[in-house]
Amino acid sequence: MRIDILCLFPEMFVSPFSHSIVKRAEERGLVQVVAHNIRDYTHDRHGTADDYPYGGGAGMVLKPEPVFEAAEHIGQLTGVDNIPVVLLTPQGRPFTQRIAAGLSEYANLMLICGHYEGIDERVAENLATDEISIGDYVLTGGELAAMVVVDSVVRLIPGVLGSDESVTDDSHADGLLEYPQYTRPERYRGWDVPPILLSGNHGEIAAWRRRQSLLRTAARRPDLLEKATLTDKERAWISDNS
Ligand code: J9Q
Repeated sequence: MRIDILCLFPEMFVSPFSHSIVKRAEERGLVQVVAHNIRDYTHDRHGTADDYPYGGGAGMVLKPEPVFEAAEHIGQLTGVDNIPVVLLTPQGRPFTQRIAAGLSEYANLMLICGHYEGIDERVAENLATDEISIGDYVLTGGELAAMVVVDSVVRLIPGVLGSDESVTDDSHADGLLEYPQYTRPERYRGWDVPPILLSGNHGEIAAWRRRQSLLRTAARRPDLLEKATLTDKERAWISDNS
């Protein structure tokens, strides 16, 4: 997969992508991530990427021309069209594991990071195929949101994860929160690892973990519980225990 990122601060991607799983995926030839500077596609000598909002108001708006021209230039470089062009914006649909899985199926992906107070709506209307938000909080720009999307998509590409980092056991993979994990020492500052985990009884351990997942999902993320696939018995059990 090739991922092209259009942004105003491409340097922001250097360190994260040279330490994470993305680095390993690139080394294995499974993915190529290229961050482009939208400012390189401006025409005036000051490299003006933003301008005042029509209708007035505070802040600046990212101009459409350099964004369209960057996307078109990169599209020609990669020789592909009909690829997902994702605009990272607080107005987008909430990002989920399902969306990440969908994006991981493509050979190419383009991400557009807005900055300033916003981006000209014609980018959303006529260039982006999708608008995504990573959550309801204010960021300085779309770069951090793009990093989140890249990380979650890249780790779903076949061959990126090692065999002991399987995808299916992760939180959210089955719609429930993960059960609590422990490692050595068995007792730390008087706090003991749940004895069941030391019992060697794999059936009991699996059942305990399942119950823990159900209980903490009910307590912390009841919204997830509604969509998760549970047996009638499990739903009744949760009602009895919370
Ligand atoms: C571009 N806050 O926030 C949440 N997901 C994306 C964003 C975002 C932001 C500012 C600029 C994206």
